[in-house]
Amino acid sequence: MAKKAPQHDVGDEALHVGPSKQWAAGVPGVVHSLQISYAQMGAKRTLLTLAQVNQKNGFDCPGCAWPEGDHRSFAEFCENGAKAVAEEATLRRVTREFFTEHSVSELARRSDYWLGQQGRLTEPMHKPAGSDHYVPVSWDKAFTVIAEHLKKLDDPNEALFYTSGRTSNEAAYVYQLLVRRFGTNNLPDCSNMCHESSGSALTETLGIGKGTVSLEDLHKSDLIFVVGQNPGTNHPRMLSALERAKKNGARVIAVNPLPEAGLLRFKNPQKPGGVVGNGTQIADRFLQIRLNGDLALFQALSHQLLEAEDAAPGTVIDREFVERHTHGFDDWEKHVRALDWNDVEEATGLSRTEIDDTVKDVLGAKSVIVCWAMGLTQHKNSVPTIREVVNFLLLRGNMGRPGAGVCPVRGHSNVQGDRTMGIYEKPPAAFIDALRDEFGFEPPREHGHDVVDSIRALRDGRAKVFIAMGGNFVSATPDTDVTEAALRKAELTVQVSTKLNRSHAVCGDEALILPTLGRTERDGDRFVTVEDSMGMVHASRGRLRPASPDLLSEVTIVTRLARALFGADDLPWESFESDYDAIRDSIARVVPGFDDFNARVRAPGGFALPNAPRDERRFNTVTGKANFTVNPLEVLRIPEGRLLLQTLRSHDQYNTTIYGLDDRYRGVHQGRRVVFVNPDDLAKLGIADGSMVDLVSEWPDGERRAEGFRVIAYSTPRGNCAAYYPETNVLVPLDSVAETSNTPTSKSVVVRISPRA
Ligand SMILES: Nc1nc2c(c(=O)[nH]1)N[C@H]1C(S)=C(S)[C@@H](COP(=O)(O)OP(=O)(O)OC[C@H]3O[C@@H](n4cnc5c(=O)[nH]c(N)nc54)[C@H](O)[C@@H]3O)O[C@H]1N2
Ligand SMILES: Nc1nc2c(c(=O)[nH]1)N[C@H]1C(S)=C(S)[C@@H](COP(=O)(O)OP(=O)(O)OC[C@H]3O[C@@H](n4cnc5c(=O)[nH]c(N)nc54)[C@H](O)[C@@H]3O)O[C@H]1N2
Ligand SMILES: [Mo]
Repeated sequence: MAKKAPQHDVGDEALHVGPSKQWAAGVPGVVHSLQISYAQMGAKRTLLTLAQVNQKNGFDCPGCAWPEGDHRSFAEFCENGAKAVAEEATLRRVTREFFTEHSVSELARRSDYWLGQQGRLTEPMHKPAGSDHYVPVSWDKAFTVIAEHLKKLDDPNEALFYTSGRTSNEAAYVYQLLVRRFGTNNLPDCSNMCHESSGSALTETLGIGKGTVSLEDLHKSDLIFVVGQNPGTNHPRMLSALERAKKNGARVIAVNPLPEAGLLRFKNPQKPGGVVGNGTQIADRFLQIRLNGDLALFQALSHQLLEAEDAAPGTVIDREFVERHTHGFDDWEKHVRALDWNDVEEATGLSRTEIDDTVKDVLGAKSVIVCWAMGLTQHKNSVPTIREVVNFLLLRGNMGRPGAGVCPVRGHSNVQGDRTMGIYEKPPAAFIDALRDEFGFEPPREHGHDVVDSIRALRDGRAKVFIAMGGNFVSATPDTDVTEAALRKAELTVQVSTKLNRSHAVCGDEALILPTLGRTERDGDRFVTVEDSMGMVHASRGRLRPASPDLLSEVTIVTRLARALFGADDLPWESFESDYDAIRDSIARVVPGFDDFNARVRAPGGFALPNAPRDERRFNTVTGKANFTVNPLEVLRIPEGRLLLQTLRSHDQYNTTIYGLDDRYRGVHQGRRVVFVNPDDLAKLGIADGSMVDLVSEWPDGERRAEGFRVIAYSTPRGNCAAYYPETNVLVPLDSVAETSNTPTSKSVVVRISPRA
């Protein structure tokens, strides 16, 4: 029976604020996730479904990319994984009648929360040019419409092919093949807004665009930094790994402007002892750093390590490693030795004592891992910041040995795998060569558009067709007004989706919604594969009956579109469609590390991809070594009367999918339009806690305004504030991006707080 979705959109009338929490998970977490699951799919289906998550013969949790351990418990998921599953396994349905009832312009006035709560999409829908309603369309007709639009473009580079990070390896591989066969590298993806800065910095310095640690390393490490990351909400299973590391003697240092609940205390819901009592204290040290202070912090730590080496020569720096495996040490050393402590204190807001105590932790640790997420990647100087993290680790040889290395914690469950499969606007020449040799055509080599450039191309009329494999482009990207206008200029937009979202309502003149199977659902007897944040590849097999008989798998959608576009005698699209093993055999020939893919992925738990820095201390960089880099420390100074805003996730959302209106750990209930501000800043600005304000961002091309936010006095450094994404994307200027990676600066937006009359 269909579960009913809320009929009315939800305002913030019910918003209330209580104390924030010092601990995460435990009983309230389990109870909360089950409430959401029951509402979406009832009790029986909830239990049957959740029993399959992350089991060796089950499906990969569509939540985050955190790896599964070897010893899986019955419940190998977390509160927020359960919510991600419930969103997909929901019994609510969006039918053709729904689209008769609601026009496109009406849907565009709804919130992402309301849209998502309507349930799963059930059949392909078509909005003809000039119309304000979607109507049902057959799959064949849908593919013909897309093929016709693509064929009439003057240049293949006028089409854009976005990917979100839930797409399986198999679907990603055939999708990039279709795009390159068509003749473009316009493959923007969610990574461009996410860990692109990590990829840029790590490729240059270590010769690999991913992390260099395994789950085992984390368990074994002496010292783990968790920087710019809120695992209690976004990677809850990571807390179990940190808890285990601590049992083995590790210390954990949290570096964050906010006292995030899970980092301070954690009650493991999967353990009898975890649901009562006080739980484990995760962070031994909490450095409440100013937004964007991390480059200064890591330079200061390295500076103090160099001084410690002076005091006790031969005991601090790993000279052998530095000489044998690295390049650029001398220049870097000279730069770091000249550090200005006033700059460090201004940038970080931390005291000299806090930094020196942290240095003692480092000196006492044989192995160090630095983990990070969006707090490091979404700033103007994100790439230099991550390079500085690498310098800090290289100095003591914390690379390519047990318990040591870099750990960028990835977001979407297969975002890392999608990149490995070639979803990349700047494909390396070796990949293009391998594709050419495998398929016998010449793929394009010219770099394509990333996310920000795609928006510019649509805005300027240089792109006319936009196709999205998952995601919610309109809501996830910056500068909402600019982006929405750009998408509306497209001749055709196509969304391959599981659930309704804003990108279906803010669309091109002609538009298609192509509903697809989710991770949890049976795809005949086929399975797909994914790669987790630590480079483990494993199978994922859906078990639930599909939400509707009219859904196609992502692979089928791509291969049938390819046949409509290129004809039946083109590449082996048909055999790819019927046999995913054939796709995997091709991947094995094209993508390094996938030899014998079909056999190895059938082993329980899958297999690890080769990782040269980790496995052999080999660095595939321009110099052939790990590179020290010189990164100037520029203090970000905020103009008088302004604050630096970071945009982040609440506990009840998955990116643009809003599960509910609470952010329990931060004490916010039944509302999302809130801004967290330091009480002293409020006093100075003459703004009362609890009052209503507008947020105004200032940029050379003009002001951007987000209206109607409730002020919450909160523990955050002076000069900083925080509010939820996607509501605040309207404030992030399209041209405000990170150097090199072109990632929007979602964690550094200068704003003015303007009281409402
Ligand atoms: N439940 C749930 N799980 C998710 C997601 C979700 O939305 N919901 N999203 C998934 C995705 S795609 C991703 S990328 C990850 C995101 O995971 P996170 O990166 O944890 O997500 P954010 O909410 O953006 O949190 C950023 C954190 O960095 C801190 N921070 C911000 N700026 C700075 C800074 O300048 N320096 C330091 N040191 N800290 C800073 C913030 O206070 C906050 O704690 O989670 C993934 N998992
Ligand atoms: N201001 C600000 N902006 C940000 C961020 C931030 O921290 N601040 N974070 C950025 C980050 S890290 C990311 S990753 C992006 C996220 O950007 P996206 O990945 O584009 O956004 P999501 O909200 O994850 O996409 C949700 C939609 O994906 C579809 N979907 C879900 N599962 C599947 C599936 O299995 N197959 C298909 N085909 N579709 C599916 C559903 O229709 C759902 O509505 O947002 C970025 N934007
Ligand atoms: Mo992400």
